[in-house]
Amino acid sequence: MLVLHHAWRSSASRRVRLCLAEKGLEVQSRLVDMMAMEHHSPEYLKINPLGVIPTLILDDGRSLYESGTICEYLDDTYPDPPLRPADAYGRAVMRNWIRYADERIGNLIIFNWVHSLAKVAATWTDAELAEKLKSVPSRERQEAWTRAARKPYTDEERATARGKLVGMLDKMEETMRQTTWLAGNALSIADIAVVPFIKRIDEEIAPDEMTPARHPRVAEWWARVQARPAFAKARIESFFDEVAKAQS
Ligand SMILES: N[C@@H](CCC(=O)N[C@@H](CS)C(=O)NCC(=O)O)C(=O)O
Repeated sequence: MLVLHHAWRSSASRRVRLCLAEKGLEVQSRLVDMMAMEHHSPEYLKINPLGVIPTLILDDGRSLYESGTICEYLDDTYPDPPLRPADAYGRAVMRNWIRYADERIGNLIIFNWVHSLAKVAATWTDAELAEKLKSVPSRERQEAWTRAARKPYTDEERATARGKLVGMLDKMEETMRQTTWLAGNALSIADIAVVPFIKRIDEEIAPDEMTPARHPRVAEWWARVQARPAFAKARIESFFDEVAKAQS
């Protein structure tokens, strides 16, 4: 059986859970406690050297990381129902959407970590922080953890990040003037890639931009996405409820 190392409120994990749910696939769930930095433990780094979640363990024990790549793997391996356009151009468009969303994860982190991970990181002494940073594989995430622990993002930085995320809505709106979904006229991994972003934009970051008056096609797309049975199955629930559960 497939095994998924993930967390309920992790955006990249949410993508993979949604893809699995659309495919009707069952997985064994292994929750990773990010507040305890489990994803930087030597055992976890063996299955995902990037030290991030999610990681999918295949039936034969091999591991796979990078949520976009995992979704493509799942579509290759379990083609029904298809989650990629049938034509090469459509698939290229889909990959550009995944890349576009991946490039914006740093903007999302600014809004996500402040509710939980940053609160924990702020309690670490300098020596503890230095020790923890040694196990964070990427420079970019070392910087993110250092910011979380010592230098909260300023209002100006938050406004810039918000603007980048609202830019995603503008791009989606423009795209859906031509097509029903982001990479053609069927739901694909492109749509799945942006779902966790839209969830956070809608619930906290810029709900005013999600109205039919501001982004009518996005609002209608979001209603369609949330009405799919897979959305509930993937448990893409309130970020704040998940934070509260993790802290209780
Ligand atoms: N590009 C990666 C990003 C994964 C990622 O950033 N995961 C976050 C949770 S959504 C994480 O593990 N953050 C903890 C950290 O950076 O220490 C993917 O799509 O799988």
